[in-house]
Amino acid sequence: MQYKEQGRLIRGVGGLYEIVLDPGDTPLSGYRVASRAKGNFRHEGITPLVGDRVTVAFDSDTLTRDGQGNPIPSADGGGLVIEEILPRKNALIRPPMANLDVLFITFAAAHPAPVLETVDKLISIAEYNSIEPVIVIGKRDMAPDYAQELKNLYTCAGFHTFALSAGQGDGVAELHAYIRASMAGKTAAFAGASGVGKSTLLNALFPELALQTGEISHRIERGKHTTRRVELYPLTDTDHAYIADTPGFSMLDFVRFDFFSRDDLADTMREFEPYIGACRYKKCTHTREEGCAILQAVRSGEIAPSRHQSYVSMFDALKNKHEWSKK
Ligand SMILES: Nc1nc2c(ncn2[C@@H]2O[C@H](COP(=O)(O)OP(=O)(O)OP(=O)(O)O)[C@@H](O)[C@H]2O)c(=O)[nH]1
Ligand SMILES: [Mg+2]
Ligand SMILES: [Zn+2]
Repeated sequence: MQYKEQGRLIRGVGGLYEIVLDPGDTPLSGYRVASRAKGNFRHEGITPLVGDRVTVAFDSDTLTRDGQGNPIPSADGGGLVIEEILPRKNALIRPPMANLDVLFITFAAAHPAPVLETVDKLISIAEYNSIEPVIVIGKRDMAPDYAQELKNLYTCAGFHTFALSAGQGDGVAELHAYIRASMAGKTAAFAGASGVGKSTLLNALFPELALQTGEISHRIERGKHTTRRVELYPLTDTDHAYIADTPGFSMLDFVRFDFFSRDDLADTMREFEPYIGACRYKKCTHTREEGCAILQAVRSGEIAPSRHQSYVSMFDALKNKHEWSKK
């Protein structure tokens, strides 16, 4: 007999996808199953993403069975096929995930030193995709004063911001309480450069995950890409909440910054909002104009100079893109 069940894609390795099927009345409802994707997807250029809601089809006659003849999920996806990817709320290229509600943008106060422009790009990408950015400053023990300065900067810009040391378990309880209080029914990912301590932090928050963590190379102050793939974990202590660990990215990943148009950029800077419309020129780009309300707010200390610098650099990157696409 043919069955269909919907579920959540939580991991993909080499064309085999792991899906947690919804509760229901098919023989595999509620199971964590492995499945292949429908052949057509490749031709149509569709790639299932971690976080996708999917419909899985299977035939009870071809399922693997245990000693009592009850169907059990087979490890090789035999007999199961992802037939449909349900409409996505959003999809990111890095980390490659769909349907995110919250992005924990993670960086270290030191080792590796934070690159605020990358942090701000991630924030803008999240905002543009209607994903709530939450700022997590790790390794506070390595540079406590700078961690506090950054915490103030991002709190003033309007974000939930946490400064902590996952290694020492210091400040982790506050983030755990925030996750428990706000994450029911939601999907989140921890994203940031390699070696900043994402997996260490997830282990401190949820010890049952037992994720692998790695040393960072002292010579080049870069992580070694310990986490190799995106994986979504159901949280046991919060209803229908999922959190993903993701592989850290390198700076190169963000050199090509062309995720949205220049016209949309200012709207991704939440602390600009009160000043939009108050500039002297209607078409103010907020980069260098006389009478710009945003530049004035930077001068008077309402907007952090580093945030405005990131804005200008993103604006330039998007401007270049605009000019290429006209050629
Ligand atoms: N001093 C200090 N070191 C930490 C802290 N958190 C993590 N580390 C160290 O930072 C290194 C990298 O940690 P990981 O958790 O593997 O980093 P990651 O962000 O998951 O890295 P990728 O998986 O490569 O993206 C490890 O040596 C950790 O022990 C912290 O709070 N303080
Ligand atoms: Mg990791
Ligand atoms: Zn302006």
